[in-house]
Amino acid sequence: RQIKDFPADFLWGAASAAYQVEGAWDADGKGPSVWDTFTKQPGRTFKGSNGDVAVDHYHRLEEDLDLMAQMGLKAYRFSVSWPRVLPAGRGAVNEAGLAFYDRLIDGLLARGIAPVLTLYHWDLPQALQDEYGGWEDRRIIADFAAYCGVLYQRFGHKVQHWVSLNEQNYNLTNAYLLGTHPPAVQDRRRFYQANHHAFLANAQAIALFRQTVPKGLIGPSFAYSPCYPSGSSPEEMLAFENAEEFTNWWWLDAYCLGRYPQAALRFLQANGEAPIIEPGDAELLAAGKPDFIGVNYYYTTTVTDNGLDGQTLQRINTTGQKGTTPSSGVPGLYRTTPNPNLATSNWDWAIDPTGLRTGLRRLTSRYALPLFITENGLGEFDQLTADEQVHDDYRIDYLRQHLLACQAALQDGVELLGYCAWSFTDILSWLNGYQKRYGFVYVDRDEVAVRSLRRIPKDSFYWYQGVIARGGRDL
Ligand code: GCO
Repeated sequence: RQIKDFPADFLWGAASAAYQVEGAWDADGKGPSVWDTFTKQPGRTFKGSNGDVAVDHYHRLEEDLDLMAQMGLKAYRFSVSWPRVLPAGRGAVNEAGLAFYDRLIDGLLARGIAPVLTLYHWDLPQALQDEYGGWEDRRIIADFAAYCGVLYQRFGHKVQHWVSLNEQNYNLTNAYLLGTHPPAVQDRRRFYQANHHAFLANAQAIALFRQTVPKGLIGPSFAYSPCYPSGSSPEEMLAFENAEEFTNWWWLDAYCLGRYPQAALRFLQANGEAPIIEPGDAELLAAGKPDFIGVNYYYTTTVTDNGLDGQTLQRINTTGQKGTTPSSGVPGLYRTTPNPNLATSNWDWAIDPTGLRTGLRRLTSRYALPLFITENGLGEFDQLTADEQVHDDYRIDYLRQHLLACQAALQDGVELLGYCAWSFTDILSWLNGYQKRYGFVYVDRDEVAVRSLRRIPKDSFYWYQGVIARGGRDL
C-alpha cells in the first residue's frame, strides 16, 4: 500500500524545558521559581538533585545551537523561565533575562531552525506562590497574561509557534493530588480549582495572543495518555469512558470546547469537588481556543472497573527504583491496570506506538484541530562506553516505531504540524535526576557530580540526523 510522506514543511524537532537544562538558577537577576525552592527540601528528588546547574545550557548556548545545526533540526522547542523574565512574577522586567532568549531565538533563526516557544513549563515564580498560592488564586490569570504579553511584544515578530501551558494535567496532578511536585498538596477540591484557574489563564493568554501576534499559532501541550478498556464487558467499557473523561477530556474539552465533560462534572459536583465557576468564565474559555493541540505522548493507560479505594493513588517513585505510572483513578469509576499486551520501559511506562496513532485519530475526531507532537521519547539508563559513545539502539527503535505511527496517522487523515522528540540533550529529570536520560546528546554529569558537562552525541543523534535529511522517508 502507498505510504504517505511527511509534509515538506513538517517541523522535525527536539525539545527541552528551562528548568531542566538552563542552570544559572540565580544568574543575571533571575528570581527563584517554586522548583528552586522545592528541590532543596530534603527527600523531594532522587539524591537531592536540582536545577542549579542542570546541563548549563545558559552558559553553553552557542555549543548547543551548533549541535542542533549539525543535527539538521528544523524546529527546537524550549521554554522561557517566567522568573528569569519577571523575577518577582510581575512588575519589573529583567532585561538580562529577555536578552538570553533573544540570543537563543536569534541563534536558532540564524541556523534555519524554527523556535517553538513554551510560555510555561512548571517553573512558577516563588513570589506568586508565596503571595497568593499560585494557581489556587484567580490573580494568577492576570499575572500570567501580563508575563505572556511581555514575551509576545518582544518575540512575536520572530517566533511563529507558541505553546501556552505545558502538561497542566501532569504537573497539577502531581502538585495537588499526588503531592510530588510543588506545592506538594493532596486535595481533590483544590486540585480542580487550581486547574480551573489554569484553564482561564490559558484562555486569557491565547485571547491576548490573537491581538498581539495575529500571524502566530498557539496551543497547550497536553500529556496525552489514551485509555484502553482492559476487556470488552459493558462495565469495563463504562470504566474506560469514565477514565477518558477524568484523565483526558476534562482538560482537552476545557481547552478546545470551552466546557467540562458532563458526566465528570456531575460526579465532582455531587462529591463537593467541582471547581467554583464564576460568571464570565465560560465566555473567557470560549474566547481562548487554541490553533493546535500539542501532544506529549509517552504511554497508553489501561483501565478496569474493579472497585477502588481512595487511598490507592500511586506516588511517583523518587528512590531510584522502578517508577510507576502516575495514576489518578477515581474511586468507584475506574482504576488503572497493567496491559499484558505491552512491554514496558525500565520506568514501567507502556511502550505503545500504535496507541499514538489511535490517540491522534481520537483527537482529530473529537476536536478537528491540527496536532503537533511536542514531546515523545524514551527515558533510559544510558551507558557511556570507554571510547565515549552511547549505543542507544533501544531509543532509536522507540522513536522509529513512533514516527511510523505518525506516518500511519497522516495516512489516516490526521493533520500533524511536526514532531519534537524529547529531549535534545540529556536533561535534569524533575524527580529522577540524571539516571533517567532522554537526550540525543549525552551530557557528562550525574546527580551529585557536575563533572565536565561535555556533550557527546549518542547513536540516536546520527540516526535522527539521517531521518531529517531524508524528510522522514525510509524510516
Ligand atoms: C522527567 C519527565 C520530564 C517530562 C517533561 C514533561 O523525567 O522529568 O519525563 O522530562 O517528560 O518535562 O513536559
